[in-house]
Amino acid sequence: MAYETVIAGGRIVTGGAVVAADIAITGGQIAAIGQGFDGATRIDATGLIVTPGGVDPHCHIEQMSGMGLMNADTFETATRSAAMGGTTSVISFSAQAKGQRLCDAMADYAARAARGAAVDHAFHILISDPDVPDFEADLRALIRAGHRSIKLFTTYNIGLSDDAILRVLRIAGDAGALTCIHAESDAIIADARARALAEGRTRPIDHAASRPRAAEIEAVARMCHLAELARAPVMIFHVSTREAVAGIAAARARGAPIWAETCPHYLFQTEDVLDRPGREGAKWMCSPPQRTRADQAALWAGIAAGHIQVVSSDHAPYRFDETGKFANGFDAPFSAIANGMPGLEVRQPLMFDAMVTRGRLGLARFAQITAEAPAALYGLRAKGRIAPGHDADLVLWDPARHVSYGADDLHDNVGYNPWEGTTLTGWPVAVFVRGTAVMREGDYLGQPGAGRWLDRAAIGAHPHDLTGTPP
Ligand code: DUC
Ligand code: ZN
Ligand code: ZN
Repeated sequence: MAYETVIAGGRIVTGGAVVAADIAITGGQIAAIGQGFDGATRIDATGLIVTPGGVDPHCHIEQMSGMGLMNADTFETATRSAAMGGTTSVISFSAQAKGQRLCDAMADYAARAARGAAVDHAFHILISDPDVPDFEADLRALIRAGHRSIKLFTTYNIGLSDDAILRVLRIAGDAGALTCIHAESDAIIADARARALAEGRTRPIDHAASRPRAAEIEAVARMCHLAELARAPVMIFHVSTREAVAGIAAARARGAPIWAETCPHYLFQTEDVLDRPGREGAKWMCSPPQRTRADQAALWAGIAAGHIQVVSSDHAPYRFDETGKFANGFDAPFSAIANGMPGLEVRQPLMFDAMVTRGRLGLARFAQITAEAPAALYGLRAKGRIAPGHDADLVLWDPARHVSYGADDLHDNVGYNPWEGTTLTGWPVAVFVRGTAVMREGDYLGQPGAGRWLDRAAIGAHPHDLTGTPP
């Protein structure tokens, strides 16, 4: 029997193991894994490593920020950037404006993504206003329609009160959705920010002191208790501190339905990136801020132990000019500078270099935390694994290639690379979405609109329904 495509001769990650095997593809799906297949197209992967396409479950695309600022990336530019870095599925946000019905927000985001996205995609239902008419009916209808995750904040001008969070958790748990939470205490941040500004500490580095680690530690613990009370699964977004990892581990040990992610900027950067001369530090401003080397060690230990299951990008693109970071003026205080940095394209190469090339936890765990676990946790049934019946979303890596990031070499619309000067070993040389090449040897081959919306499976409320561990 001849398959449409055979990727032959590579070392592949499958079933939690690394094996030498060929991959046969037909109809955009993996048909078989083994040896001796015939294919109409044969791709030689000798000397290469083949991993599942990256699943990035936390990226802000064509979205209005809490400050009322539009992201620099459209679905077209963000998914181009994702594909170039080996990410083949993204989950971004359907962001409800205050007063807007959830279903209207979703219709708007879905239409824009359908036109622009070159990789497969889904949305978190971002709730900023739970008091709109028909809120509960709309939320349940969206979840039933396959939008199986929700995003809430405990801070920013769209933060919800604890009683509103509890109300949403009860609906989500009952309806089969995972609730993702940006957990930082609004009160602690407001106090620290006011002190910094009153003392004239307004530079990007002062952003760090304005988001004390206590803000995360307190809110993460509180959200763990609410999840436990509601018996509703919760994903704690972008964990940055040692104490929050410990809080999550303790909650999981109690049986609380808690999962957690961190991001490359917390694993590889420390607070000092914010202290560059002039306003330069604004490039790295994000919330929570980068922390310390001790926190990095705790995050890695948390990943190793399974307390943190996912590494996402938190791609939040703003240009380093008056359309983005400096929309409120070049001399604006840190509190008026947009938070976030581009990450969609760099997440996979940074993690490959750390985990595979440098050997931190190894290739199988790399595939697990960047693809398999996010696919499993977010209900992306056909994604995240190299296995028959799964979509042929694949990345071919040259493990020996060295690349140094330049000042503006990403394929998003941001105009700077926060990883400029970082040298990596191991590089994606070909990327496939459902069997179709979207990148080869640095050439982008994707098509706006070719990405599909992903209908997702119900998310169970019991921890064992969401393993996030290898089979
Ligand atoms: N923090 C967020 O919470 N969202 C987007 C970017 C950021 O830094
Ligand atoms: Zn956040
Ligand atoms: Zn975010």
